[in-house]
Amino acid sequence: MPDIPSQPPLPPDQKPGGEDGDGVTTVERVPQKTEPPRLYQVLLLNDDFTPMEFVVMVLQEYFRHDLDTATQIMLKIHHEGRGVCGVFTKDVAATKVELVLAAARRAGHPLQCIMEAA
Ligand code: TYC
Repeated sequence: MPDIPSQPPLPPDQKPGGEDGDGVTTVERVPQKTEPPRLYQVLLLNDDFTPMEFVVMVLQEYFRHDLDTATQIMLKIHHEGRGVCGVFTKDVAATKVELVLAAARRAGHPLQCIMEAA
C-alpha cells in the first residue's frame, strides 16, 4: 500500500528549493556572512637602554620596513614613547611579538613589544 502523506504538498512558489514537480531540482544559495578578521597593532615601547640600531634592525627584519621608514619609526618611539610597527591578524601579531621579544632578550636588551586591538 502506498503511504498517504500527512500534509498536502506546498505549492511550488512557497518552496525554498528542491523538486517542484517539474523534474527540475533547484538549489538555494544562502549568502554566507563572514566577518573580516579583527586586526591588531604591534607596537614597540621606548626604553633608555636598547640601542637605536637594534630597534631599526628589528623594524627592518621583522616588519619589512626599509631603512628610512625604520629610522623614522624608531625616532618616533624614542620621542613619543611608543610606535606602531605594523597591523596584522591576531596570530601573526602574536608571533611577531614573540619573535621580537626573543631576539631582544637574546641580545640582552630590555625592549618591550606589545599588541593591541586596532
Ligand atoms: N631610547 C633608546 C635610546 O636612546 C632607543 C629606543 C628607541 C629604544 C625605540 C627602544 O622602542 C625603542 N638608545
